[in-house]
Amino acid sequence: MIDVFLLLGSNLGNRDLYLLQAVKLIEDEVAAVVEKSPVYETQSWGKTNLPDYLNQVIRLQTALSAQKVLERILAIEIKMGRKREEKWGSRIIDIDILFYGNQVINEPNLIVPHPQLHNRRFTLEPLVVLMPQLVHPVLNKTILDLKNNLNDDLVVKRI
Ligand code: PH2
Ligand code: MG
Ligand code: MG
Repeated sequence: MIDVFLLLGSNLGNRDLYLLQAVKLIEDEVAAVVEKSPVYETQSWGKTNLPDYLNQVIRLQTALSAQKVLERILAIEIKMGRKREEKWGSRIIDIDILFYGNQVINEPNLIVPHPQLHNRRFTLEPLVVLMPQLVHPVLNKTILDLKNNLNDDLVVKRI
């Protein structure tokens, strides 16, 4: 079984409900959710004038390939009603693969570890609660080190 970390995000509508629905659908259609971080309210990164997000990191254990996990989480986004829109635009739900075990994946439709995770407080704060000593297999630094060296001053608060 492989440990997979997913980031959930929502900044439109009933954000809490969308996170709960996403976790439920992931349980039903992807794999057992073995751990969940607290939920954080976070300022929008990239396009800073958009509404605040709720973000959460979850850990799954699965025998599915990374491509299968991706296929299923994209299907869940669509099932929940997400419309494909502009880069970094608002969305009711976003589900991203952060880590797939310690594997490094560079495929046209999938890059793992997530290429921006080390630059984003909204990702590292929930992740550090679950796995401070996890080593990023490309940067060779722990999540705790990455968090302590962040250059991201956007507000991230546990709710
Ligand atoms: N996702 C993005 C862009 N910006 N900002 C926050 N706070 N949380 C997100 O999940 C997020 C973002 C692209 O997916
Ligand atoms: Mg994303
Ligand atoms: Mg995404």
